[in-house]
Amino acid sequence: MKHPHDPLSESIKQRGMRLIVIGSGYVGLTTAALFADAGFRVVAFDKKIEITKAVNAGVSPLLEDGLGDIIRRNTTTSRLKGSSDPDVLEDRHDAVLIAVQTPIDSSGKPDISALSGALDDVGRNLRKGMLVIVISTVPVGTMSGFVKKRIETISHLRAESDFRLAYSPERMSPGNAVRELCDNPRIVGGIGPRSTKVAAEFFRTVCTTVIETDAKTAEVTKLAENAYRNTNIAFSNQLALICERSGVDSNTVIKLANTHPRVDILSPGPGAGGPCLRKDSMMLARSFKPRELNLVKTANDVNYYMATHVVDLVQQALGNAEKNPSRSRIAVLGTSYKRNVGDSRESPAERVIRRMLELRTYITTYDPHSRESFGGSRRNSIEECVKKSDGFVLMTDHSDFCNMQLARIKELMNARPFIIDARRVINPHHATSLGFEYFGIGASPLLSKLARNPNEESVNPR
Ligand code: SAJ
Repeated sequence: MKHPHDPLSESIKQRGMRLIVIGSGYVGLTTAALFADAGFRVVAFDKKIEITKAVNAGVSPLLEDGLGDIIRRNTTTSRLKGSSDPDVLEDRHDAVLIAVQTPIDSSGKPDISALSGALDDVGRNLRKGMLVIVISTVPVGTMSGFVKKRIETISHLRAESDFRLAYSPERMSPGNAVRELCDNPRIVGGIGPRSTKVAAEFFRTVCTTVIETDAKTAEVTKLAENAYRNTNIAFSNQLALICERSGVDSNTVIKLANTHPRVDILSPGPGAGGPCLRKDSMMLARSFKPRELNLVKTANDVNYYMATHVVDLVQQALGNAEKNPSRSRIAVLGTSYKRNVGDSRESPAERVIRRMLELRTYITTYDPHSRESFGGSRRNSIEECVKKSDGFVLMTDHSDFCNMQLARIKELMNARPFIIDARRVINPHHATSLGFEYFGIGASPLLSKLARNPNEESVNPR
């Protein structure tokens, strides 16, 4: 059926639309900045005043490549404004984008209170002809159920006929948000075809490729992407544990297996951290029964277990050196959840540090991108962190940790030092030749003892 022309289409083309983005974290703020850069007038709303203050000063409050420049040029032209004043929600806007957090509690139950609050604000200020887009990750069925009902009840307007309502999940990796928001194909699923069409036109002003679908398909797709990655990492982690027991190196195995044109195994590590992989997997897993066959949930359990395995390796290393955890000092390098970002949410380092503190081990931490120490004693450099320690655990593969001066580090440490390389960035042969005892996730216990070229690069497959 052909629909009458949507006036929103014209206002998108002419860049006449005024937008408000509710929730200015790395997703919301990057989105706000890029739409301002595309020519729209945009308000980036966030309760956290330090975020909106920074935006209005033309500065990025986040470590995102290129974001600072975009914020600066668009605040100068007043196309982008930050605001923490709830009254701004009552101003006349033509489109509202919701990018608030939707975390899960310890039982895996989604907490949609921030989303719910945002919907109430939207509902109270909604006018006919507006476009509402949810970006936050939501459980399957939320758009056609909770979101639609809530806005309709408060506004007394009907989704699809009176206003347009769509779901468009983000797919960008923290640190690369600007580039990935523009270049990664964008999925847009409306509550009906008119909503899909206009929301897709809107995203085409910023994104190179926009793919249209319906809201529920977009919801499942978003969760599937992160659950797939999480499951792949879990497989890699399980393989690493098998290899450790079998006396072979999982990195070699993965490298070889990945030469098969239809195999692509990710890298093992201390677990899958961050605010997305575990959470989204849990959201998806909750939609599945019988529970005991739940592959997605099991993947989470395997990844979660890896932190326990790291602590087991530390204890084994201490035992080999005839040292007691409660009288030892361990340095933890890296507290953020992944390479070269400052975000430490759900970081595997937290579980490792808390467990070691329970064993009354003295823990020092250093992270060039994060101030988080999870109860350990924070230091300002690798050298300060490892000084007088019995061993160090490399938890995050930051670039700064990939070319460490191991000989100098060894001099600063106690006798019989060890390395637990949870990211496989250190060359085991080099480490052993310097007198370290080396343990790596997925590394055969014999690996460090085999006679090989000490100048050989680290064998991390990625
Ligand atoms: N990790 C491994 N081995 C690997 C790759 C990653 O152990 O081979 C670990 C990382 O160190 C980290 C965790 O997994 O602890 C997650 O890191 P990540 O880079 O896989 O993902 P996130 O959580 O930063 O971002 C993901 C991305 N999703 C996918 O790649 C499918 C991103 O594109 C999404 O936008 C984001 O989730 C989100 O917000 O949903």
